[in-house]
Amino acid sequence: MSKTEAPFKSGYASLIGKPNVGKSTLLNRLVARKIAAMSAKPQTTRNKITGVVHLPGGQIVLVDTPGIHESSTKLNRAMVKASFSTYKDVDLILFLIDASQGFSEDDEYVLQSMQGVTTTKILILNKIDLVPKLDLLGLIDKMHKRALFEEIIPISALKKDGLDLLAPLILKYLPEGPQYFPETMITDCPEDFLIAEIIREKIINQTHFEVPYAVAVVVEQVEESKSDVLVIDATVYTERDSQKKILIGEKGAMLKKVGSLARKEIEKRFAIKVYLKLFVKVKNRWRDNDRYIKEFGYL
Ligand SMILES: Nc1nc2c(ncn2[C@@H]2O[C@H](COP(=O)(O)OP(=O)(O)OP(=O)(O)O)[C@@H](O)[C@H]2O)c(=O)[nH]1
Ligand SMILES: [Mg+2]
Repeated sequence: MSKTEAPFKSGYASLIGKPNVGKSTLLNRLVARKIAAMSAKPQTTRNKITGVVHLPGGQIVLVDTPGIHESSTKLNRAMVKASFSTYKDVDLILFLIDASQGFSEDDEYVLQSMQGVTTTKILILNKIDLVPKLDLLGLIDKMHKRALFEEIIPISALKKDGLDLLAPLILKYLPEGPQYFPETMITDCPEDFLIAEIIREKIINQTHFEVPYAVAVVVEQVEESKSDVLVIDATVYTERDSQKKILIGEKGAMLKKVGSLARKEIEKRFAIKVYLKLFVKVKNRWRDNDRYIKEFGYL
């Protein structure tokens, strides 16, 4: 008698949560490649970002989303809208919280936004490396009582704790389906976008106060030269002249540092030598201007 093979499973799972809970870190960990920008500052992710996890019996298409928060600028509203837009399009919602903060008011706000959404939900308690065991058990118990989630999974994305169990568990909740992406493909984000995000991540991590939030990066041109060097022109937009000065730094030191960090990562990501040219421009209050929000790729 021939053994029947288990059917191939595949589907979309979105990473949802308030800002800074580790959604992008988890995406990068599960895909085992760096795709999404990560930082210790909230509101890092601004777009939906796809990451494909290839498993022996199936394929998980993860969708990283911007952290959901009560939004102030038009940009923030567009970001949150992008997260909401996944609710009904995906097969599974992975609801992330920062276990070291318990289930906070901001998490409740995210949960409220899902009212009436019948998509299956799994609760992921991230950052358990920061939580004493007893507190964690208490949190799991409290969340079980809410009876809103199909599963509750404690992990540490940063320390890669619990991830071996998480991937097959996600697959369990996905339907039978086709291989959406070839095995060589880990994202469908365009190259320009990935490059812009690497540059923006370096800026977020090197600057402070309002600067990380006021920055947008647009890759203007990517060209491979005859000598196998990728020549990249990118513009960094800020909202004010004072922010532009900070970004350029004393004798150009900040721009040089950001450029050098970004160049090294782009070289690693695309396995090619890179010549990166950064320009800084000011677009007054672009975060409240529909035209610029669209132009910079957030609408
Ligand atoms: N200690 C600890 N830190 C973590 C863990 N996972 C993520 N972090 C940190 O949490 C911070 C936020 O991580 P991100 O992955 O950027 O969070 P995010 O949810 O994508 O944030 P937004 O894009 O702003 O919504 C970073 O400093 C990460 O290193 C974890 O398991 N343990
Ligand atoms: Mg993120």
